[in-house]
Amino acid sequence: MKIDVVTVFPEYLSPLDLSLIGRARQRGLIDLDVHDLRRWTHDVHHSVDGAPAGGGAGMVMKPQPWGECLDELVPGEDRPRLLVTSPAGRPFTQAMAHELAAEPWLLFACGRYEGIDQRVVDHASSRMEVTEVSIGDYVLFGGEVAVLAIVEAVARLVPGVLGNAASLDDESHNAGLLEAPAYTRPAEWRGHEIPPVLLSGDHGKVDRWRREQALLRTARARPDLLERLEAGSLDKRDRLL
Ligand code: 6GU
Repeated sequence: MKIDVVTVFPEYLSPLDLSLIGRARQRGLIDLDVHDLRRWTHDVHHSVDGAPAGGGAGMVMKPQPWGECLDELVPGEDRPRLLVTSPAGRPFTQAMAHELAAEPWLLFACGRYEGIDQRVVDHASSRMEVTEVSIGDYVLFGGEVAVLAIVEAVARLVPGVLGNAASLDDESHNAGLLEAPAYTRPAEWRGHEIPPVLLSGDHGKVDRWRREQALLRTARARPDLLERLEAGSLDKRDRLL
């Protein structure tokens, strides 16, 4: 998978050199390039922003550097999926992570200030699939941290990136429920015990317990997820709750 990230703060993306993402890049599974938007400015101050049309606070990113950047990074027939970060975007979810993991090429445009001139998105939409994306209902200074989160969520779904593909199976959000709590030895620590069922060796009982814990946790922390579960995904023993 090819990933390009365009930002005015390339150093902000340096964590992508580390850990599992860094290893996936070294192994050639992910070909990631970070570009400085200021490369496509022509004035001495390398300015990328201007006052908002219509007035108001903050600054808006100018269309010109973005336009020339996209022209240069997308010169031919091959088109990336363009992801424009914005608190006004579509909410990023595990389902979208799966969708993006199936794309051959992702291009992230990091919005800063009060966002990017909307004509950049409107123009790019005639040449490629564009998605404005948000990572949650709060406001960040810019999209760089959002891109770190999205790239990490997507990269671990790319075949070969994760050592143990089984851990992708029953993790949080896959079945629409949060994961059950996890424990490791010692069996007792500071007066707290590992729930005995987990040490019983009875895999049926362990699965049942995990299912109940997942339902309880979801009911407490994310009741909105329980409401969205399809009727068929609760079995009759789940009604105990
Ligand atoms: Cl993608 N960008 C900004 N600036 N703030 C956000 C966000 C993105 N997602 C949540 N808050």
